[in-house]
Parts: sequence; structure tokens; C-alpha cells
Amino acid sequence: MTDEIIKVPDIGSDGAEVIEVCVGAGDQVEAEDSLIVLESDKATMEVPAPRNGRIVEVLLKVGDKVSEGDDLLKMAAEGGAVAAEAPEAPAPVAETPAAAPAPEAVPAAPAASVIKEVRVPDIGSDNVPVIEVSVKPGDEISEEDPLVTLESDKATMEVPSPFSGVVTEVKVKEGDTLSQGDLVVMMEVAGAAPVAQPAVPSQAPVVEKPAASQPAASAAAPTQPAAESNRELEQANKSIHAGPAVRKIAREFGVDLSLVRGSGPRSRILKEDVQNYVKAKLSEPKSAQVSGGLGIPQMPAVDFSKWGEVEEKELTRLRQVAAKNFQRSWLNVPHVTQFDESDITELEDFRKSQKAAAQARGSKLTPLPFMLKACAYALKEMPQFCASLSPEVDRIIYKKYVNIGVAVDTPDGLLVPVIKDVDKKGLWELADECVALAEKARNKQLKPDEMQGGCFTISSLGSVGGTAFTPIVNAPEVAILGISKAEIKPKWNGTEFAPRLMLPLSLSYDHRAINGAEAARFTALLGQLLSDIRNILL
Ligand code: CAO
Repeated sequence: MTDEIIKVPDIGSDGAEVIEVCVGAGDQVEAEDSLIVLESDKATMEVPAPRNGRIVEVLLKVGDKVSEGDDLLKMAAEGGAVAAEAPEAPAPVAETPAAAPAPEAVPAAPAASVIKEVRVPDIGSDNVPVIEVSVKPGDEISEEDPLVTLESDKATMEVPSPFSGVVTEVKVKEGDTLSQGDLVVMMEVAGAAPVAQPAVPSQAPVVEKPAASQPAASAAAPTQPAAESNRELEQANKSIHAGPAVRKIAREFGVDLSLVRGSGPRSRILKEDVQNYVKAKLSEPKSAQVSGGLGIPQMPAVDFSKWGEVEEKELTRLRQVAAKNFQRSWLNVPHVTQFDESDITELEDFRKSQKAAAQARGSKLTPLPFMLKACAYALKEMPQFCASLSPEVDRIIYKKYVNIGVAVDTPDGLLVPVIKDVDKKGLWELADECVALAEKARNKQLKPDEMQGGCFTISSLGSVGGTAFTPIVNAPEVAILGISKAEIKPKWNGTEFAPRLMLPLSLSYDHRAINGAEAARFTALLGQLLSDIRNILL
């Protein structure tokens, strides 16, 4: 026996795209199982298996454009059963109609609509009363729309339509009792139907046969618990079973059908399942819908070119990394900034007095090394500023070393080289190291080791300007000192206003590790140290 080539049936339009391949080589399929899903400009449609059998080879892939008669897949022949089964199954166009069609077989559906019967599927019991008729002649319905509702002593169940089309005749009324195979409605189904329905099919179109070993009752209604585990098993092992109409609403709502539990026969996903899934998602607490549980709303994408010319440039890698770090710190660390100012009049006099000496030794003595020295002293005095919190925020880790990072502005973005053991170094050494590290940062020559191990950070905008700012803590450090431009201000000395050079200090801190009073004491201590640098010697 040679394998049978299954072809694309009449799909009611000139061409369609394969949007899903539901089977693979080796799969065992049953008649009516979905093989592929096609999408034309008019509709989405499944091509069902014409019979039970094994897939030998899939001849199409997602994205392929197909028309009626194109080779779809190869199915293993089943001892001549192919021809005999052809008329029963809604088979696609037979490859060689001349080869073996049974006399009553209609190999290919005409493009025009056909009248089909819909009969009661296997409902697990006989003579089940109709409690609701959901359609009337002339109704246009989609596949899986309920036709009637039946209520047995075990369960209430809907009989869904196996096709999309127009109801031409309703054969039942409320109060009738129905059994498997009873005629429910007649429907006019558009040309997408691959074969015409025989007048009295040996198997009703909506029959879903239970597995041989399964008691009939468990297959009767999708809502019955006994059917539940069976469906779960099927769901896990088979490709998604859903009709085009269901796939369409899933796409409209952006629902991943693999996450939806099908409540239809053989775990088929019904419209209601998608609707219930969407409802459940919408009623989930907001925090569960976003990563990290922070509930941060996404920034909208705005087309700025609507209002004028724009130019788009990619951020440097450094800026992208810095952006992430800033955001992480800003979101994780409860920031508070303590503002203060320090009288550095005498310090500045001393610094200027050292200019010649600095030049002589090739150094540049800015206020920064003095800040470093004063901060190192304060960090030793107040070790909670030279510390980090554990990620669980249940411990504080005090660092016995004093390494201070210095924010350096570079053309590519901000870098923070770390000056190690600041407490052990003199002013000249610190001044030289500041210059060397800033130069390395601007020339992209910093080694990873030179940017690690910090306990505290200084961000100096003193050479640029500004009166104060709120720096972002360089987490997991717990504090950062921002320095703005020193300015001469009139200060009351007890008898008169005197011009004093005042340095603005902005200390941002992690309020989980440091409280406000400690922060105020820290900046006061810095002010005291800087106002008379001799204090550092004490
Ligand atoms: N007040 C007044 N003048 C100041 C000052 C202050 N607080 N701090 C520095 N100056 C003066 C210096 O004394 C120097 O003048 P002189 O040459 O006359 O002495 C001049 O400003 C330039 O100093 P500098 O910038 O070359 O050196 P620095 O030691 O002050 O700073 C560095 C070095 C690397 C910190 C700095 O160049 C830098 O990159 N700062 C930017 C940091 C930054 O971007 N922070 C923001 C982080 S958050 O986005």
C-alpha cells in the first residue's frame, strides 16, 4: 500500500497562508483532528484529517501560501480503508479520485454552499430532554456556537455546531428527548466544506467518541469531573484543538491558546473558554501581572515626529547600563536627601596656598581630595554609612575598609572609579589618584577592579554649577554625597555679616539603613571637618 497524499481542500478563496501546522511526522490522528490552519484574507480555517491514521510526512510549513489541490501531507495507507472511509470523513480533495472512490463518495466539495445535517453526538445517555433551543432558521452561527442545551440527570450540556453557516431548519424543540444520532438542525455551510455530507451519515458530525477503555458517562459532558483528567491528559499530549472562530477571538485578545483549558469535546477550546480565560486574567491582582511585583506602568511609545523633525540615536552601552542601574536603585531604595552647607573659606585659603606646591609636583589640588578625606573620617566615625544591607534586608554589613567612588562625567556616560583605602592616603596621593582615575575613565581605560569595592560615593558638580541636587544612591551602598558649587555668602558671625565661602552638600541615603537624624549628623560632621581641616588630624 502506498502512502496517501492529502491535499488542500476547496478553501473558498484563491489562496491562503499556513498559519499553524498542528501535526508532525509520526503523529497518529483521528478523523476530524486539525492538520493545519489556513488564513485567507477572508477567513481562518482548519483542514481536518479525513480519517484516522498516521502522518508520514508534512509537506507544508507555516508561512507557505497554498491553494486548493496543493499537497498538504502524506498519510500512511490503512489497508485499503482509505477509499471506504472517504465518504464519511470531511476529507480534503482526494488526490486521485479515479483511484478508489466508493460509489456514494463525493470526493470534492463544490465551491458553492452545501446543506449539512447536525446530529446529537455521543452524550453518554439516551432520551435526554432538550431544555433550550439556541438557534432558529436564518441564524448565522459560528463553529462551536451552541445549538441546543440538553439536561440529563447527570449533567447539562450544550450541543455545539460543528460548522460555521446558516441554520436552515431546526428539527427539535424544547421538551423533546434526544439520543445520540438524532437530527438537531440543518445548516447551509459555505464552500469551505471539503465534502458534501451524506444524507444519513453513519457517524454524526459532532460525535466525539470516548476512548475504548473509558466509560461512556465520562465522555458525555465536558463539565463532568471524570472527563476532566482525561482531557488534561489529552491536552498535554495533543496539539491545540480549537476552531477557526475560536482562534480568531484568541488572536484578537492576544490569548495564547496553549494556556487555555478546553472544555469542549476532546478538550476542544470553545469561545467561552477564551472569554473565561480573559476574564480570569483581568481579575487577577495587578501586582501579579507585572514582573518584580512593582506594578510599574510601561511608558507609552510616542511618535515625536508628528510635531516636527526628530533624530534618533542609540544610547551608548554605558548609558544603557547606567540607566538600568539608576532605575534599579531608584525603585529599590527609599531615597531621602539631606541638604546642608559647609563653610570652606579657610579650606579654600589653604588649598590656594598650596597651588604652587601642587604645580611643582605636577598635581592638581581641587576641593575634591579634601572632600574625600573628610568623608573617610566621617565614615569611620559613623560606620552605618560605610555599610550595605543584605538583599533580604534582614542584616547590615559593615565594611571595615574605606573605599570611596567618585562619579566621573565622560562623553559616553557616567563612570564611578573607586579610590581604595581613602582613610590611609594623604591629600597629594588622593589628588593624583583622582586625576589619574578621571583620565582613565574618559579614555575608557578603567579596569573592572578599579570600579569595584566602593563603600560610599561622591558626585561633585562643583566645577559645573548648581546650588543643590538629589543624587541617586549607588546601591548597594547606602549613601552618596552630592557637592555643588561653592559660593560666597553673607554669614552672621555674632556681630556682623561676613563673606564666607559656602559649599552646598546634598546627602542622599537609603532610609532603610539610615535615619534622618543620622544623616543630619553626618553632614554636620562633614561641615565641621571641612570648616577647619585640622579637625581631620584629631
Ligand atoms: N565649588 C567651586 N569650585 C569647584 C568645586 C566646588 N565644589 N569643585 C571643583 N571646583 C573647581 C576646581 O577647584 C577647579 O578650579 P581650579 O582649577 O581653579 O581649582 C574647577 O572647578 C574644575 O575642577 P575639576 O572638575 O577639574 O576637578 P574636580 O576635582 O572638582 O572634579 C571630577 C573631578 C572627575 C569629579 C569632575 O571632573 C567630574 O567629572 N564631575 C562630574 C561628576 C558628575 O557628573 N556627577 C553627576 C552624577 S549624577 O548624574
